Amino acid sequence: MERTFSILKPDAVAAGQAGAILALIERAGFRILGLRMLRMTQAQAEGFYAVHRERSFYPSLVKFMTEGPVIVMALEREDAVRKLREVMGATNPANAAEGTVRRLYAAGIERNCIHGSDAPETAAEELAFFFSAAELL
Ligand code: FUP
Repeated sequence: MERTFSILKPDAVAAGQAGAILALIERAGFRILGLRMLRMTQAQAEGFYAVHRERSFYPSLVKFMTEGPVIVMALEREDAVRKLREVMGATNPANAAEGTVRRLYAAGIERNCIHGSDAPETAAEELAFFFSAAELL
């Protein structure tokens, strides 16, 4: 079993797509270990996306991620990191495969509905950013 971290972003939550996206995730065999709705602070969004801080899209991305509530999730399944990224689809919905979350629901490369960790090591860091170990037992 492997764990991964996911965020249903402000666009998806505001559009009332959270339930439909969660259904896709559960149908793909994930177990929800933890789930919480929160509004990211400026500092949280800047810290979470610190790896992108030199990129031109960073200020806009931070603004988007703080514009409304998000749902953070801890998910478990075999090969969870890779499998969730399959369910999400490509970063740019124009390149996302049929039936993926981003192809079905995302408006563009920034407002792309969902985050998923890109590697098991990143997943561990991102899970710890939002969940205590005790919450995920
Ligand atoms: P992903 O892992 O698919 O979420 O994509 P990245 O880690 O490459 O990018 C993280 C987030 O930055 C994306 F979800 C959206 C945003 N982004 C942009 O807004 N513009 C870009 O050109 C690339 C990424």
